[in-house]
Amino acid sequence: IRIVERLRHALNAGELTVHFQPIVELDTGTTVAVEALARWLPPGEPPIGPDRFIPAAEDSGLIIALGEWVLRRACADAAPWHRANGVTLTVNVSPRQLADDEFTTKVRAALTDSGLPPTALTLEITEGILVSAGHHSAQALAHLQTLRADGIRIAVDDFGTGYSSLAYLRVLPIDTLKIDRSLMPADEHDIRQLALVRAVIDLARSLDLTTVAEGIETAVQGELLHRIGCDRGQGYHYARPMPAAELAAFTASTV
Ligand code: G
Ligand code: G
Ligand code: MN
Ligand code: NA
Repeated sequence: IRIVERLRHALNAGELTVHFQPIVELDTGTTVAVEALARWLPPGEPPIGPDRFIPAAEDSGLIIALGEWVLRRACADAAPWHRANGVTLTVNVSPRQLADDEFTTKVRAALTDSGLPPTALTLEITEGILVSAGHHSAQALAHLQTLRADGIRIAVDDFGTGYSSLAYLRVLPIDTLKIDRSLMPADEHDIRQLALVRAVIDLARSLDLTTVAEGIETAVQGELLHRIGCDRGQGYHYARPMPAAELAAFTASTV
């Protein structure tokens, strides 16, 4: 049967879960935020990756229900971590969700029901949001502006992979740039790539945006990014995405 039908069933059957990947402050190594990442664990089968089921969910519109479920689950998990040590939560949002009239209402309900304050939530959007939302792009922008007025933060995910990136920086109400891992220099000899990330970081700083480097896999990469002024890092060098129960122990050990 089609993956979408299986996914719809999986969502109702409780086969989906949310894992969390730490985001560390490069100055201190402290975990300051966690990114929620959807996982599908069909019983008795290998996990199905989000790179397979998220596109299917987007095409079918199921992403609206799935995204709401992830948001509610992640807020509920993160609320006690936030109370314990100030860790904030970041959640991926797809263009289809932002074209939904009820998006602002759903986000507010997830916060109220979990007790997570709006300032502890970041929504990760991709640069293409205004294009992909098509004739709903005014609606998408309105949701983002309303939620930001509530205190919610907005991050641009995968920065550096899209097109017209600079135009989006002008239009979108954003707080954070997440630099795509394809821009990560291999090491200190990777001069061109290093120049490129440095330019992105300088740009972000001049716009008062927080920078997060994605895909840090080695200590050398973490040090390089820190040296060129990047605020935060995320990647296998620090931690892989992990279940909620492990994350609680991880943050307790690194704060
Ligand atoms: O977790 P992993 O690196 O395998 O994720 C692969 C892709 O799936 C990433 O681009 C990530 O942003 C996306 N993804 C993971 N969870 C969610 C989710 O809950 N909602 C949306 N829209 N995308 C997600
Ligand atoms: O598109 P987005 O940035 O949301 O995707 C996050 C994805 O990146 C997750 O699926 C996560 O598993 C993956 N990821 C996180 N850290 C690393 C890393 O250090 N290296 C690689 N190759 N992938 C990573
Ligand atoms: Mn992301
Ligand atoms: Na990314």
